[in-house]
Amino acid sequence: MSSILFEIRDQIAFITLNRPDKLNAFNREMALLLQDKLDECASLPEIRAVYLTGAGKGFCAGQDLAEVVDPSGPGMKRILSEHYNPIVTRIRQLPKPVIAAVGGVAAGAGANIALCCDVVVAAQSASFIQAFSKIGLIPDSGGTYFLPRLIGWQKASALSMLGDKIGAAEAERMGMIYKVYEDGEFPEASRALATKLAGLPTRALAFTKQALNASSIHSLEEQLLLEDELQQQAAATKDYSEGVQSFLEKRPASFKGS
Ligand code: LHQ
Repeated sequence: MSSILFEIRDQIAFITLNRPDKLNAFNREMALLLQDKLDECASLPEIRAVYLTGAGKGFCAGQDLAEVVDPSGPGMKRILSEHYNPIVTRIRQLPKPVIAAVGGVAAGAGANIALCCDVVVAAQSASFIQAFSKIGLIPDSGGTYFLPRLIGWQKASALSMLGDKIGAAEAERMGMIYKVYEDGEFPEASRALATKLAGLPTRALAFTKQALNASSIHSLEEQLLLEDELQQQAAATKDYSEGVQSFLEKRPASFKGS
């Protein structure tokens, strides 16, 4: 069985981290395969949203710790540069929405890969752990970047140092994630959200993502200029014409992603 399951249905790419007996902890094979699949999502125009989830009871327990002590493993020097950094970069640069559907525990790099996605939803029983300090490491996979931006400096600092387990409801309350669903509702509700994202004007969502990515390094003036530039590009899409036309004709819009 592959460590990554990949299926395209209804314009959505379903990517499942699939090492359930290890709570989908990342080994090198899984990290490289995930990169390949994210590349496929970028290159196939029929894909208009990506749904990233984990098989079994966990989302992802971060790095497979057995691999880091394996003398034939990739070694500490390559894990970030070849595994996690390219995954986070691909997710942020993918010109399509990526939804992380966190159905169980998300720890270490697993938590931070979820948190770098565009929309993060979780089942009530899911949890998030910055597990790094427990093993003498620092938050990676963008944790020190995204966490303070999501929940503020103080909470990010405390969670990073203490490694506390945060339940999904609390994660939602503190702004770490978008929404929590009851466990029974979670699979259907999270897939419905992916369906909704896939039906939106994909190029406008890509420009939105590009603007949000840039906002953390830009001055207000620079950001206003970028919004202006991207808005011109959005206004040149067929989906923009359809959006305006459908409003005037009082009918639902039918966006094609072009
Ligand atoms: C695991 C793992 C795991 C292997 C559960 N590895 N087997 C970057 C740079 C370089 C090096 C290191 O890493 C990084 C990035 C990182 O991600 S660092 C953080 C690495 N992750 C962790 O430290 C989390 C370790 N796991 C846990 O603390 C617990 O498993 C959590 C709290 C996630 C879940 O606890 P439980 O629900 O009680 O499950 P469990 O501990 O019983 O785990 C179930 C199985 O999964 C178990 O295997 P077994 O054969 O005994 O049933 C675990 O050994 C295995 N597993 N995480 N990361």
